[in-house]
Amino acid sequence: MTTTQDRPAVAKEIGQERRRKEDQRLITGRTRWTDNIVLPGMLHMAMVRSPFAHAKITSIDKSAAEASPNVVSVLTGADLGESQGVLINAWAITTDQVTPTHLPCPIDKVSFAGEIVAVVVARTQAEARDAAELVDVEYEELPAALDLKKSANDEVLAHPDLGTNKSAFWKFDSLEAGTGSSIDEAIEKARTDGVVIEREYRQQRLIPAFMEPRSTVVDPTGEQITMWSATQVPHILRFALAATTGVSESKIRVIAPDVGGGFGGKLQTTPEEWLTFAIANRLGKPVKFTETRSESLMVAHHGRDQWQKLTLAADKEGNVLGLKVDLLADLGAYVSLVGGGVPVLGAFMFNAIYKFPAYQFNCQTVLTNKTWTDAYRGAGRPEATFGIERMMSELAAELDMDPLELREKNWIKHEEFPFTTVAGLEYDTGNYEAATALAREMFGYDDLRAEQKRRRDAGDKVQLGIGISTFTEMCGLAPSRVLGQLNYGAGGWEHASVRMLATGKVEVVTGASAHGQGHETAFSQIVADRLGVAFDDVEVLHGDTQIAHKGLDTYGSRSLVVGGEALVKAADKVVEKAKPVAAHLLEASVDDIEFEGGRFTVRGTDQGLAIGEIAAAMFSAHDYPEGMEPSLDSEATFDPVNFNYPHGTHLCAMEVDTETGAVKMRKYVCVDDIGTVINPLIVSGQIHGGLVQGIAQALWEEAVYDDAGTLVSGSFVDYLLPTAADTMNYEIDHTSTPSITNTLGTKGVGEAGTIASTPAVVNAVVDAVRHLGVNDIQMPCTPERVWKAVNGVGAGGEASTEGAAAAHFDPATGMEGTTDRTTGGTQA
Ligand code: MCN
Repeated sequence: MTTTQDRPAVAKEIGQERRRKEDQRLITGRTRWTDNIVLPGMLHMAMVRSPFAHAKITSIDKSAAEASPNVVSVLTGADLGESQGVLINAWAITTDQVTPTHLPCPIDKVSFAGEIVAVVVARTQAEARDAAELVDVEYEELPAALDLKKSANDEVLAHPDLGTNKSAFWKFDSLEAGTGSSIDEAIEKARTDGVVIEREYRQQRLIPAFMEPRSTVVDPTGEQITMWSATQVPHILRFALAATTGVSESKIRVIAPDVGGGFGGKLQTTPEEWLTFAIANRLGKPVKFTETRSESLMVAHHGRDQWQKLTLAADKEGNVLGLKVDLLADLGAYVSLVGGGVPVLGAFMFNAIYKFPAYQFNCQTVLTNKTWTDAYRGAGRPEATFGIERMMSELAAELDMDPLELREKNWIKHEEFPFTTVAGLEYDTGNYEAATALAREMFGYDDLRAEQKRRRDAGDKVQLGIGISTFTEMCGLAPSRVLGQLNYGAGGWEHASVRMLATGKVEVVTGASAHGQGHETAFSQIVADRLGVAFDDVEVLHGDTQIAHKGLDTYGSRSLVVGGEALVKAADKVVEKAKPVAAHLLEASVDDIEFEGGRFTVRGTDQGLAIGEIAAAMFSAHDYPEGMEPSLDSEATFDPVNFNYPHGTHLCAMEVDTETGAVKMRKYVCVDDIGTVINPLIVSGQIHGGLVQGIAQALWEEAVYDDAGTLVSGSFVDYLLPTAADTMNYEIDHTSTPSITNTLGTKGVGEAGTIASTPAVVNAVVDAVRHLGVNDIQMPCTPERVWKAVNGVGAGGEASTEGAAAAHFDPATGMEGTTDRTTGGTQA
């Protein structure tokens, strides 16, 4: 794997399989998680939560709880009043978005099961939790909006005062945007002389299920108010606290200590954080809140939860003419921090790696009486990738073409980059041919197809299916200018500083906030190469707004491509500052100074000084060029000009028992192109972890509510998070077309595995039983659903019970209608 990007002449660290610096302390427990923090006089909070999805609070009797041992205070929404602040939505996707007011602790009405109705503060956590049981709340139950399609239809209102559940309608049309032609004409043309495939897919609700439950400590006793929180976004959290409580940002310090995973689930500003902040300030004492695992599953935001109606038009040769996407997205009870924007991120990805001419995306976001939804690994892009990759396989089946060949016919060829897509993005680099060729070879594609045929011909009980996903994604979540055009509330830049210490060691500060991604290691490798210092001499600091003053945190696979590049720029400034000092000390002209491998030398001589020696000289400041300040320290803020576009080819072989519906993964191969790889070990970990999460959506995980709006998959007994025993050794490799949006040539990897794998697995399961008349199985593909599909009971999911996916919706009106199936497409 080679790259052609601007790299330091001696790249010793980039590309090395360095073990992660942070692992020793993480895996031995010698670290500080938020819940380990103990402060003198600290009090503990427990939440009283609504058992009802939608109800009026008619009375709250706090007396028994207040009389309970060591209880300091019991507070309701009415007691807290305005002091509790309000939670913000940072991404109103339309100017007329309907956004319910979100109080951390509502006063007279609850809008989802698990919503906080009172807070108990006691001297210990156990006493707070015991007393919370004694708070007597009377409710008057209201009808709850639970079903997404019915809620889109306003059958039951989640917030009756708003008069509608429809939050925002967001549309993209290639004809109107000037990026392509008319979707209606494309569909019309295909109806008369081609094929039109129509499908409805359910993106089930998922729970991020990070390892460390959320926890917050607030200490209001110092000069500043300090909040420790298990969050992905300390900077955004500080800004939102300041903006909604009126306390100046400079008076608030937010620290994200080591954080045990987030997967998007900690990209949130939460009622629990707001209440800890308000109550600590009210009582003038440090206060801690740590959620239980059950609370975490029930109320930490959920992900996905969409209905997709897709219409794909193609000619008879398999050239795709256009795609129409009608989407309903369940927001839950409130519009969360960026939840409304999650489906909008998908809007740019439904066209994936293909170059069809017409595209339309219609999305209705809908309020319901369920836990709010927001980013979950991939956020909008897995949903889109699932939709298009399932449709491409359906089209191949309809035309009796090999699904890889069909994809190749439609994808952007490597010589066509940079390529402006029908969704208006400019893909900078990529080579789908190379990734696919390698994956195909590693997978043994032809042999597995031959085996599949043998099994089909023999009518084997266990059939073999091959699933494909040739995905791309936009990651980095910048440029700021584009985010502004999408009405996103913040920018997308990242900040870094590089400080040369007097001893020659290097202190690096990044605005990214790792919570499992290994930034301390990878960023040390980048800086070590850039400055020519030892890997162990670089220390990376992050996750504390007092240390990293500026930053936009970690999500959207942005930390390396945006934050890493900010580091490169700051490190390069250090070198530029050190050059005249070296010239001065070596009594040479600046023009004659060369820098390589950490040494400044006078061209053509062996005279030189190490960068550490120059740092020491600048620390003593006895002798340095006139007019300069005695410091090499530098900082940089980087705002890229484009997103970056990792891609890959994922191939999956699944065995399906046609008698029991049981599925078993036989082989999984993926070849990802993420440009320059900084640390292959970290990247493997990211891809393996990402794959498991995507495969889990395909096969196991689903947040299920009962008819009353209670989460019934509220523990790991019911929410089937895979364990190591459920996984296998995925075979991974890389090709590399370096990105040209950053000097290192990197593309993000944190979400790639999750985005790519779900459709690869479902395509494989469907492919195994397609000859039995199956063209869809709703996720997760449980044995029951597979069995039902094989036995002709539809897709085995919700749609089938409503009439084999025939009922559909029009996001523009939220009305259900009847699918026009007068096309060449296969029937559900
Ligand atoms: N990397 C690399 N070479 C590349 C790309 C990345 O060496 N070409 C390294 C990076 O230096 C970094 C890691 O891989 O150490 C991930 O980088 P990146 O793709 O920039 O993603 P972020 O660091 O921004 O992390 C966010 C991403 C997201 S959006 C989710 S969700 C997710 C994920 O990372 N959540 C995670 N990975 C996770 N991993 C863990 N352990 N826990 C989570 O909660």
